[in-house]
Amino acid sequence: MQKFIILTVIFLVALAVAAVPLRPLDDEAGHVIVASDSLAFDVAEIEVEEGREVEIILDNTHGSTTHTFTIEAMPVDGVHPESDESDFVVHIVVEGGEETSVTFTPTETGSYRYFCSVPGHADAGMVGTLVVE
Ligand SMILES: [Cu+2]
Repeated sequence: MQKFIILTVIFLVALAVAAVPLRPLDDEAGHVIVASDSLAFDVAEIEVEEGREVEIILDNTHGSTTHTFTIEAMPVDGVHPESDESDFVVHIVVEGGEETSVTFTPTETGSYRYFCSVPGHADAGMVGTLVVE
């Protein structure tokens, strides 16, 4: 009987964990980009849908260097947080050991370059393409 109760509790805990995703890793609208101290993003291309809000999570939890996720020009609505750099429509900064995110809705199909705006980082390879379909 005790074994049955323990198994039931384990089953219910597993159900609860499965029902509450920590972040939308596998959801089409959520994309995780890992930045590394070797000046690289782990993702070179992200596909998103025109008119659908997207969340970009910039993961620098294993790094010690500051990075950014930046898009210079792209037709977009509702950028949160808003870019604090007038030259960029999307711009978030993540310190080493941290993770941050931005949400926005692309409003026109096309391919748009994203990059790290820390001097030298884009030239070293911290670039990618956001494809809006
Ligand atoms: Cu960088």
